[in-house]
Amino acid sequence: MNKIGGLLLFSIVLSTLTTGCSDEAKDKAMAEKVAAAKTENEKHKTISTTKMAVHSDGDIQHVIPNTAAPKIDNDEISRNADDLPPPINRTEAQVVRVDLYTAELVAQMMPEVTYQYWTYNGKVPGPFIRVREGDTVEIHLRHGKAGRERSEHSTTQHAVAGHYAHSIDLHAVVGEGGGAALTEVGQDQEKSFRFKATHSGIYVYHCASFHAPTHIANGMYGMILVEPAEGLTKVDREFYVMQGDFYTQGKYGEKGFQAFDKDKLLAEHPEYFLFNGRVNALSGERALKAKVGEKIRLFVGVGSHIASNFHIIGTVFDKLYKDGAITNPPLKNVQTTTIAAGSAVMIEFTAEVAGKYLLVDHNLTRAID
Ligand SMILES: [Cu+2]
Repeated sequence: MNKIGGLLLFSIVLSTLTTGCSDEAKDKAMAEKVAAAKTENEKHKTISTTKMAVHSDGDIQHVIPNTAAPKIDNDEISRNADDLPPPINRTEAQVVRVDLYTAELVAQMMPEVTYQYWTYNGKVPGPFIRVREGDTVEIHLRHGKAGRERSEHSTTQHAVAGHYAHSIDLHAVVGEGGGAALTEVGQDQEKSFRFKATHSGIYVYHCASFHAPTHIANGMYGMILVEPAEGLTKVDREFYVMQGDFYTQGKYGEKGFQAFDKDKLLAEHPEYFLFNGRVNALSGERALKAKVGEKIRLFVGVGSHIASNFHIIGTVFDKLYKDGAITNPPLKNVQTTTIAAGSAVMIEFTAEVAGKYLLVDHNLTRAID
């Protein structure tokens, strides 16, 4: 390859995972209530739109198209990889307010395949939160977007759907549940709490409300960067990428609305490994772009449940800060890194040769098939 000036395209082929820490005992009563309602709901379980619902009505048997598939709420579920705040250049600690809301949104996972995502602020992953070591962080979490039309869904319907409550557990928090108990919000509620960012690093956050693994599998995760007090070294580009595993009733690529499949979640058998929430979310127009010679920094995390073997085809990581430990000396010249579920890494490299480079999970069937 020639070393020439030009645009480098980093396409993300794969999208990929999290661990939930839930206060299950506390939620047991609600869970039982929901289970009863669920039994009723099972009778009306949504099926794939590619199938037909067959109803027996006395002696007349008729086939009706399934019209229960929800409409698309959001044209783009995926957060752009360059959607993150700029580096911090202040030298004093301050109070940083972060406003989050939860939203359950039907969106395309790939063309002709839709899914109901559960999100922070309407995208997967949730917003990239950036603070400085020593800052006091004030997290506000609202169940439902402020000012939206009041949901036509009742609290019971939310409960049956499994999201009677949402919350946030930030791995940067030192304290019980990472903030989960303090932020557990029912429909249209808002709560807030403060914590001091004492440990610099790159961390995952996620929903921890019952059933936490389901909330996470549906897309409720993001990252928080606590910059060291002295800041990070200067780079030319920064990008934000999270891998997640998704569990649909239909097989990979099966058209129509795909309901969440809890059995597949429990069996650790996802149909989709995705970067930033949908198939090809970070390719084409949305590819990560940089110029030859520029220093690039990637924050890569695993939001949901299955660890990643992160690799960029055609690149060596000049520096790798494993396991979110950004103040430790980095590993140098690394080809592939594992990223645990509920963890993140910081990668730095220079794009030396123009071309197109694919970000993949090097368990390659996840990327190719
Ligand atoms: Cu949730």
